[in-house]
Amino acid sequence: MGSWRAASTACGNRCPFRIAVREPGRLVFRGAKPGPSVRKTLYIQLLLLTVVIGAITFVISLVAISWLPTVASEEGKRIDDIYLFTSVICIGIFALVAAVTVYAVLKFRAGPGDMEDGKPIHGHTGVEIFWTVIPTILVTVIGIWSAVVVVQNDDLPDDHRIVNVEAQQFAWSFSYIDERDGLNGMQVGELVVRVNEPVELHMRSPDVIHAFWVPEWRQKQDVVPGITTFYRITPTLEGTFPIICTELCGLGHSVMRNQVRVLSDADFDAWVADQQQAVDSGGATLGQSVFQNQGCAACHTLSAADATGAVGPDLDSVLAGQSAEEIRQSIVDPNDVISEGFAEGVMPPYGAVPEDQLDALVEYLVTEAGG
Ligand code: HEC
Ligand SMILES: [Cu+2]
Repeated sequence: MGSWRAASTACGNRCPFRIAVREPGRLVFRGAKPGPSVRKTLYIQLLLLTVVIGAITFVISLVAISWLPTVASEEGKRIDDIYLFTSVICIGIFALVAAVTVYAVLKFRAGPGDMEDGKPIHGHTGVEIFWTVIPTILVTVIGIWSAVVVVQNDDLPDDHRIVNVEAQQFAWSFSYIDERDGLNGMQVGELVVRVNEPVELHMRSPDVIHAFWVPEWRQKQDVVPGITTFYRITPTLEGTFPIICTELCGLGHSVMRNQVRVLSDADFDAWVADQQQAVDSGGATLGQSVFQNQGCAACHTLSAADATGAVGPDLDSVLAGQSAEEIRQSIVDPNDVISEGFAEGVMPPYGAVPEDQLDALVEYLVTEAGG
């Protein structure tokens, strides 16, 4: 009882902690001495608790565990900076709220058998100004900073590369229209880019909404039927990273994955040379590189291409005796005739593959497995 009187006179009517003060005589104000020192002790204890909780949360969320995949683009770095800033703010607010909660639970616990409600309290102008002004400033800073980063991330130098991306249930394909290296129209089944070279993806979808996401690049963009959307990126790290569709786009959504290979200057040039050579030589070489480029090997077995995929029929055996027209039809419109024992809608249609590449692919399959 004495404790309560002391506490309540110590901070008067504006005591911010009266929220936990109960009826006179019921207050349990353990640990704190009565008198003017109560409030000070309370603040110091709260501060210590905030620091401890904040430090633990900081270590878990930002130091000990790396929650995000390594950042691999310039744009991603800018995004991560905001993310870090926002996380630090969140940790601070969390620590403060958790400290007050823990403190209240420990210090102002109801006595045994006490079923009464706490005393109603009225506002505290100082605290209210504090928790309005500070968040307003923080949110404004985050908002302005984000807007600046969005603008920066959307701004590519003029000499960027362009790759056309087609997203369709349930596959990605990429075609190069860069005149600098003569890759015009070359369609490939995985994205290949040069490290530190800005790229703009022009993305289209013939069916439903998909979304292009490379976790290491951080940026994400919807691919919407009827319009072209743009994705701008400057990869900073060599390596192979996953491409994931993040828009629930149908039954095969979870398998709508691909990869991007970020190559060094020399490796990229070599890759370009390979593609050009395949196009120039035509015939079986082109056919085989189209087979590989389009990702057929992931699902089909074909010994000529060292492919061992098992999602679709074994092309070594099923194509025997099939004509070029039949094989072509199976590739362009796979759901027209479904091979026995296999599901419809698994193999994506390849109608968008440029004609000469499709011809070479069919010719290659006829020679290697059909006829
Ligand atoms: C995501 C897996 C997947 C990919 C990628 C894929 N296919 Fe298929 N393919 C299948 C499945 C499953 C079937 C059987 C169902 C059907 O007929 O649609 C099939 C059927 C076929 C058939 C018909 C086989 C028969 O029984 O006559 C041919 C030919 C074929 N695929 C060629 C290709 C070629 C060429 C590519 C690359 C351009 C390719 N597929 C890419 C899964 C795939
Ligand atoms: Cu999708």
